[in-house]
Amino acid sequence: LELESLLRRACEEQQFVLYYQPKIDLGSGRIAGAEALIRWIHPERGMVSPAQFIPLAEESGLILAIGAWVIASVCAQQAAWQTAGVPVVPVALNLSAAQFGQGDLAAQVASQLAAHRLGSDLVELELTESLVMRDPAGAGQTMHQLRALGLHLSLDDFGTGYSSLAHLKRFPFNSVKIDRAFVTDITTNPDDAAIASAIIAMSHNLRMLVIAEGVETAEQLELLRSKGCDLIQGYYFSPPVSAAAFAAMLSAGQ
Ligand code: G
Ligand code: G
Ligand code: NA
Ligand code: MN
Repeated sequence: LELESLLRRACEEQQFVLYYQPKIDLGSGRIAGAEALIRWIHPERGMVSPAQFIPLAEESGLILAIGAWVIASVCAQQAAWQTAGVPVVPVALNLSAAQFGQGDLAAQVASQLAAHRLGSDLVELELTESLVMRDPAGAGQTMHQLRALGLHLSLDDFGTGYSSLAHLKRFPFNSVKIDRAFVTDITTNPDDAAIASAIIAMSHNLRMLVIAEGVETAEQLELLRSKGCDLIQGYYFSPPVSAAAFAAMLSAGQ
């Protein structure tokens, strides 16, 4: 309960910042996008991990205010970078089930894009399978509204749940993120390598791009490349970094 009141105050006092982790295109070797990851900077406690406070935010309902802040902040940051001449790439943000339950998510995103005069191709959305499966009909409808706005949708943490890709094909995803649980031991565990191969092959057959998460070594990268993986994200290229550091990476890669 103490943490919840601290979190409530964090929302009021804007104690959140976004970090950005690059996604690398294995074809060009260049930064092709980023994932925005929230950080809570408490004045005395310092940085609090989202793994700690996102579950609490979801239980308490504060995730709606936090989620709205994330959507507005990504749009504002992309617009500011564009104005400053930074060679921007699409930035993906993470969504929670409650944001889908609200019913006005697409209108909320559309209004933030319009407020910042931002093209819908510069914002992507990451959704987990469990989010979609909580209310498949409702989620599917919202996803179609978001796609109609021009946003790309990514299936996050794939392989950790119970659905098959064939089943998830009913939903309009543009890309699939292989969970890092299958990447960590991919060079030593043939089962993980087989799972990654199968996800890549089936995703491509379903016309979706594949991103591997949690890539930490050159050996993992080369194995994923040999299997046709499209993009990688992970400490091998970069951890999540501050907005200023990410803008510097984009400008340096111009
Ligand atoms: O950045 P880190 O690896 O510590 O993130 C831990 C977890 O918090 C991940 O599962 C990530 O998806 C989640 N997370 C990070 N930022 C956000 C956010 O803005 N919204 C939601 N809903 N989850 C987030
Ligand atoms: O659930 P989600 O996939 O959104 O979580 C992303 C989380 O993974 C972030 O908290 C991020 O800090 C973390 N992460 C990103 N790259 C790596 C990596 O290469 N290795 C590990 N162990 N964690 C990573
Ligand atoms: Na994510
Ligand atoms: Mn993920």
